[in-house]
Amino acid sequence: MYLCKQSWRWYGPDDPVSLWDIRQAGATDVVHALHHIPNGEVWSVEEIGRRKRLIAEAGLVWSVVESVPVHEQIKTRTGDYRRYTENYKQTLRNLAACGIRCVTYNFMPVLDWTRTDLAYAMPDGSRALRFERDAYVAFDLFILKRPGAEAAYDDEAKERARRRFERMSVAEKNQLTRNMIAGLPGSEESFTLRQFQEALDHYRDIDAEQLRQHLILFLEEIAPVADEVGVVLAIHPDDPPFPILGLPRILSTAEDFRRLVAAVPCMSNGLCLCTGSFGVRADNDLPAMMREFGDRVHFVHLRSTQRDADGNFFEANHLEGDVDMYEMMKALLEVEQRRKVSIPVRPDHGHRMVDDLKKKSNPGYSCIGRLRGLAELRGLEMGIARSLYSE
Ligand code: DNO
Repeated sequence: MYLCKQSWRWYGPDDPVSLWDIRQAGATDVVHALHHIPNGEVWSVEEIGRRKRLIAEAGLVWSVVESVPVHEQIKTRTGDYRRYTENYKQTLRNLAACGIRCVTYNFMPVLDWTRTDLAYAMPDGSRALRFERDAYVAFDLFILKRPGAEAAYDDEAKERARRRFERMSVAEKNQLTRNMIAGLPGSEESFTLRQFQEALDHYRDIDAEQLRQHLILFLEEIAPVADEVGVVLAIHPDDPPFPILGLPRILSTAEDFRRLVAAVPCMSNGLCLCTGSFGVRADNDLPAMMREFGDRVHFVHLRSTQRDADGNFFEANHLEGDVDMYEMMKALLEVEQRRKVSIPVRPDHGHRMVDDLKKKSNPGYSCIGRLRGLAELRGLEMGIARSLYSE
């Protein structure tokens, strides 16, 4: 029987959640990146090896990279993008030389993932991450004052945002601004409002088709190298999976990934199936995506979100919300039995809860909420696996 490889994201020696905490959570594998290396530069064999040994000392295996960041100039195909692409290939070779064979990346312009609220109060007293539409529109129209933003929303949305903005205290406005542009964990980039608008301006003439083309050109360069050295690439979907701040999006639906595979059929061209990101759209059928793309699902993020009719969503407990985690786990186990592999899976995000409410932690990446998530997912997996696959 093939079960998931239980993994856990670790941000490095400064992460308040230690490698031994991870081991005690019952994970066997670590998902990690060399965050101290600037975007675009090569990760050397020495640096990778040193980190790998540190992780091994706690009895864990660094098996997934999340992420090797794609430099903005690769996404816009400007400036030094050729050098950054060559560097990316070298990093893939170096990771392979160190035995690390799964690399996550994303192709979201400017921002990695985006939330308006990092401490949304749940009825049980825990705190969740949330995307609130009115706050987001208020940021766009009244804080960033993005040129062209007025035309992006209808009158009702603008009026709601205006009322929302007027009700915000100065501290709330500052917090919202920080949440939007200061960089959430793993995003590697952080901006002032002016720098942020400049970064958005680089995409003024790049629509979704153009950005897709840039991704395809990038993959045509790196996927053959990945195939050659035995590394798999796992693209992370857009989060949230719809255009924001006028930026183009190219990995929000099943059709988006289908198109990518048709353009670059190399087997290393794979997916990080993040149920929390894709699940924000009701038109994404997650178990069907797992079955359809199973051969190319190299990594899985398990997390659920709960949407409402106004276009808001918050991160729900792992087994609650809009994601049918039971069907998802069943589809994942089917793929694993068929392929005869254990796919690395991590509990993505978690509520800030229990003792973590008193501690400082990386938003979404506190210990106890993820511990709860992993424990629930592991139990769900065992229940399904034993009832379907044990002789
Ligand atoms: C957020 C994460 C993302 C993800 C990147 C992958 O919690 O899922 O930051 O790591 O988009 O490149």
